[in-house]
Amino acid sequence: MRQFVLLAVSAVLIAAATGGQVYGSILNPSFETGTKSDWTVVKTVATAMSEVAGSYTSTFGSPVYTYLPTHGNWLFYADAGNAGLGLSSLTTLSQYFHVADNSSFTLDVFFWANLSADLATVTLNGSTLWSKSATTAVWETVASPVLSEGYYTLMITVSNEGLFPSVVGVDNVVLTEPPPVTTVPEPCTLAIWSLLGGVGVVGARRRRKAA
Ligand SMILES: [Ca+2]
Ligand SMILES: [Ca+2]
Repeated sequence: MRQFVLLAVSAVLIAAATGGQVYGSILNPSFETGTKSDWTVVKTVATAMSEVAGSYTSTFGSPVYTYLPTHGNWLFYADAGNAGLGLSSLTTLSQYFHVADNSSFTLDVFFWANLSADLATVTLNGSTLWSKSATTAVWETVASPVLSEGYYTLMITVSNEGLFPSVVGVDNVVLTEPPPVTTVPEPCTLAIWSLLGGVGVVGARRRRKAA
């Protein structure tokens, strides 16, 4: 009970210090739950891959590419499946989150192109941060712009044209938020105001003596 009260008080204090919002809201950012929890996967082809795994190794052609997690033990990878000859398909991974003013984030992505020039993208509220239509031999790091306070949708997409689907990989989303702003006056500000107050008192005394 006592612990609960302490936790509740701490939560109130944190909420007060951050203006009522508790930030840091990109969940399962490195897939270290070993699952896709907190992310939304949408596929136009039900049999398309979307997995959290310890690695991804390309399955066709030469050279063979193997991608390991850039953080922890797990990564996410997906393809868009095969919608049929001449048809296109799409798989998306997304998360809706809230950030404080002046936040930013980075994430690591790879693209393995299976024969044809399919496409992978990273978008934020629909704006493209990264896109790739050829294999990345190694992971690439994508950085967001500096964000104002608000709600955002981070989306990673992979689309397939034709029979052979390509694969996108995601790991290590890192959100950087500024420390909460406090309204306690700084010691030097207090000192200056004390000094000014003191000068005012001395000045008033001198004026009284002169009168
Ligand atoms: Ca990871
Ligand atoms: Ca293709």
